[in-house]
Amino acid sequence: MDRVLDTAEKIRSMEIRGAGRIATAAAAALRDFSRDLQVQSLNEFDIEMQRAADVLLMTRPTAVSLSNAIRLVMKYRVDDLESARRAVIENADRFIENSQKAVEKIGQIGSRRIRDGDTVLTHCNSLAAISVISAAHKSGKKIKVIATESRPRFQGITTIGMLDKLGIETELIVDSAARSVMNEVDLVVVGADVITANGTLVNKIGTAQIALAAREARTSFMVAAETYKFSPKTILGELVTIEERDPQEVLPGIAQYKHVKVRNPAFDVTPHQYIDLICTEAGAIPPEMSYLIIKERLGWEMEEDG
Ligand code: RI2
Repeated sequence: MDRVLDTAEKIRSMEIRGAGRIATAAAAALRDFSRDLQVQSLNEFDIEMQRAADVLLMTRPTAVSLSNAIRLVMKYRVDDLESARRAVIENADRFIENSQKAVEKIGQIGSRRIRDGDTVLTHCNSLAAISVISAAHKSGKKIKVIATESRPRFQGITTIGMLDKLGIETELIVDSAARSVMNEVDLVVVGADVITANGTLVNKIGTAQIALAAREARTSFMVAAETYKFSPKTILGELVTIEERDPQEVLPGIAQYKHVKVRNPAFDVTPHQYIDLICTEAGAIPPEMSYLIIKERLGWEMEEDG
């Protein structure tokens, strides 16, 4: 269990972060846990695996990639212990491999929307969004990126580091400068933590303001998201929980103010009307088609509710 607890702590503290990365880290932790699990019966295996899955599930409440990954890894319907172990290992390896392929494919598809000479704005640090930008750059298009800082955790600094390594011309702005630069931007590309059945996007705090600014400036707004970022339970009307993190992340000295409370929601909600396109490994779709992704790609059945 140590490895599972260690991964869970790294996800909680955001040492491992990004919706895709936490999903693959959880899959790998379950795989390794199942491999080393010393039990005598399938029943004991089921109980221990579920315990580990629950520990991982509780780490970050918003990103549906985590629960989708865990659900896929835990899908083993077999009659004996060793087959169960094998199935978990295969499921996890398949999920991790598919996740990497999906990010690449999203890059190929999404980069077609970027033209030579375009300026692209991105927010936070999304591997899927960076895959789109990097594929456009690698195909020879001359592009410029504007990256937001993404307070309070400054994931934008990770983004500019990655873009710099790729040799892409990049400008860093404070989050509140998004509207000021929007008239220079041809396309906004962001990642996703959750996409609901009606195409609503839940992503890093600040995304909704950027989408609003993009709409007002008539700038295209694209979401880059693997299909496991879509939330099956939203078909049943379930609302997405928005994670509120420690106020210390925003203002370490908050304790000195007696009447002030710092709010630190990690994500916000962008309505589907503000989104031009969601680029997935299954193709670039309008947000209104999200329901079909859930039904056809995630293979999620109503009876799995619970
Ligand atoms: P990829 C991140 O969440 C950001 O909100 C980002 O847009 C999203 O995950 C998707 O990232 P956080 O973990 O999966 O920084 O595309 O809170 O890498």
